[in-house]
Amino acid sequence: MTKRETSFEALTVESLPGRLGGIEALTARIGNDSAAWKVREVGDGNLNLVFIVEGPNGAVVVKQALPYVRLVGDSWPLPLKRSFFEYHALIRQEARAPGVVPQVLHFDEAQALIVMEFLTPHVILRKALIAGRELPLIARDLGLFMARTLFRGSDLAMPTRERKADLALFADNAELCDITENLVFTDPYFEAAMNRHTSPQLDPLVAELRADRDLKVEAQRMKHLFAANAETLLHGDLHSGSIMVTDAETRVIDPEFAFYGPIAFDVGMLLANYWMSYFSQDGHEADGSRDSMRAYLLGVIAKTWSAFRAEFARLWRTERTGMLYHRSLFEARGDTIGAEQALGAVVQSIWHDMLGFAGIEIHRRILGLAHNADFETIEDEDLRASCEAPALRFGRQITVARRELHSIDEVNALAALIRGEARR
Ligand code: SR1
Ligand code: MG
Repeated sequence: MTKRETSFEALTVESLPGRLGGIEALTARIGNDSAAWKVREVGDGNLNLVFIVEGPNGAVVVKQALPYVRLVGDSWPLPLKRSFFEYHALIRQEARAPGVVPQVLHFDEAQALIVMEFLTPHVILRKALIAGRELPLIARDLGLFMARTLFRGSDLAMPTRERKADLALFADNAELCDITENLVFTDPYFEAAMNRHTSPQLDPLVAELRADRDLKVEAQRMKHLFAANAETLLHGDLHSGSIMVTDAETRVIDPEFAFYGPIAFDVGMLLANYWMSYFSQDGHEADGSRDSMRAYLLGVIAKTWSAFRAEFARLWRTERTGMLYHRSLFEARGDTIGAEQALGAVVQSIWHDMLGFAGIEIHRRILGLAHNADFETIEDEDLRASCEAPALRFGRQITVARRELHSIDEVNALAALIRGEARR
């Protein structure tokens, strides 16, 4: 049995077996002889250490927060308690949408580490999309996951005292929110120190966007909504790098940005990452046309929205047990039409807000600090810029004109139109 450690120390490949060899949840899963464990550090995200630990009987993942932002270094401190919020979010997501997030085997708050199920042969969805792989289940699975977690974590479903207590708990995840508030909603729209973009190719367009008053006002309105509309427990960072897939299974990881915010935020972030994948496909055609991949991605976007909307409506009709839109006002008086009208209004507002969040997520991945591999792996900078420019224009349109866009097919057609114009 290892001695219980209380002061934080980052794990290393060498120290991990000695330090975690006494944890029963781990040894029961992979084998008792920690000297025989094989440990690899595989974290390629922006914040944490991630180890795969293999023993004779199996494997686990050990994720440990660092007291700073890994992408930047120790000049940017970040609290270890994000691991606590990730653990609590995983527990709630498992209860609300069973079987999607990895099983948690052990949590150590002082060491900011979570031991969890090793997902294999899963790969990160972003990498699969860059490789041109068409996953058959992601639209249905993620539409359901979002509807279930977002509906069931809100005042539409939860007892309001329980939701308020939970809101208070997650309100302390303030530093991670601060990252989103600044990196996503503000920095892309001025010359912030950590920003970068493909330069000089994008310089004129970047200057145009930063001078665009309508865009900046809408970006701040979205930020206002993100900060003030504590509607439900969000995943908070639901991009294609937070999803692991096989052809038969879709799993969601990494909810350390979990926070009470608007339902539309998770949906917008996910769809934005599909639209970015769509625009980036022109940069990945060295081995052949990606026409079919582009059609697939627009199909995934349409099906994700429709799976989300259908499940949200089902939960509205069957699990609306919270204090909002109470049944006593509608169904209990025989007014099912009124309940459907209210559902329509709620979904309509998620729709418009989702588009605003999506547009801003696209901008920050091209103009801000944290870029995504969909574009970054396009080595030829002229080609990369020719993919990023239409994505930026599309992001601007769906943010500023979001109230004039009425269907997902219309938005997909706009993406195709803007891409087509750029390639003429
Ligand atoms: C400094 S952290 C940058 C980004 O990485 C995370 O995955 C989030 O998306 C965050 O915005
Ligand atoms: Mg992450």
